[in-house]
Parts: sequence; C-alpha cells; structure tokens
Amino acid sequence: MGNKLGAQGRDGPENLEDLCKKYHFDKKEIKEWIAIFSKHCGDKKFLTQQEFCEVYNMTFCGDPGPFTKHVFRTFDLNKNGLVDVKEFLTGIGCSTSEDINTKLEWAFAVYDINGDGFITKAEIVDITYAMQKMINRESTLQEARIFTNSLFHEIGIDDRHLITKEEFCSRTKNYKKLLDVLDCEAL
Ligand SMILES: [Ca+2]
Ligand SMILES: [Ca+2]
Repeated sequence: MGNKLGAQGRDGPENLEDLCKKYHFDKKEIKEWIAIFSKHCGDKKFLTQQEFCEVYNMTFCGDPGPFTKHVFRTFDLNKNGLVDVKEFLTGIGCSTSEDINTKLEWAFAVYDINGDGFITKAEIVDITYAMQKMINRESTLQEARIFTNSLFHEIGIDDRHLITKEEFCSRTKNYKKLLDVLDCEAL
C-alpha cells in the first residue's frame, strides 16, 4: 500500500491508503477492483471509453454502451478522455459510497449530461433510457419517457422545471428513485 497512483485528479485522494480510507474500501476490495482495471487496460495505464464499457459488459446482458458513456464522463476527472486507475477507484468509491452526500454528488453529475448545473427532464429520460438499454436491449425511448413522467409526478415537479443540485440532493434524500435508477433497482 501507499504506492502513488497515475496522474492526479482534480481533487481526491493521493494514494491507495487515502482511497481506502475515504471510500471505506478494504484491502481485498481494492485489490479486486485493480485486478478488473488491469484486465481491461492491457499494457496501458488507463481505460478508453470502449474498454471501460467492457467492464460493464461482464455483468449486463443488454447494451451498456450508452450508460457507460455517461458514467465514464463522471469518472474521467481531468477530462482527458481516459480513465486512469486513480480515477477508476475514485469513481467506484463515489458511485458505491454509503455516504449519501458523496453518492448524490456523483448521481447529480451523471444526470447533468451537459454539465450546466441543472438537470432537465430530457436528461433524466436519456439516463433512464441508457440504463434500461443496459438491462434489456429491447427497451424503447417511450418506456423511458413513461417512467420519467411518473417520476416527475411523484416528486411533484413540472416538466419544464430545471432541477438544481441543491434541490436534487434534498429531494433525492427523501425520494430515492433517482438513485435507484443508477443502481438498476427502480426499472
Ligand atoms: Ca482522465
Ligand atoms: Ca444539464
């Protein structure tokens, strides 16, 4: 432990020990994730988007391409189009975090596709559709729209509403369906 990891991200932990502490990984978990990373990156020290998608291909029988594109965007902290091992572990740590605020920050970044600081209904439809495709190739955009409509109705916001990060975090703490979508549990 304690060895430095690849290129530094914007913020985040400096080394494996910090990562373990920050995201509550135990040594076995971090070893397993590094093994998965290494298996897919070959001789390089990073994953391309396609290689990143292959990690998800091991688990899902649908088409993980569209969903992993969005996840890749949130993992690639320095926006160089590649995910190094530190970014990979940080992304895994955030997306599986038991700390609700860390998880909400990550979820907001997934939904805010264009990164303008707001989530629109169209962005939620896109993410929901991408997730449905990952589970089942035959899913349709219409199904994603119906799901999103019912979600908006349940949350009690109208179609043109721009959801701020603050609002997303406060509403999602009480109404977890938006997080459940990202965990494949709500669809
Ligand atoms: Ca990167
Ligand atoms: Ca947005």
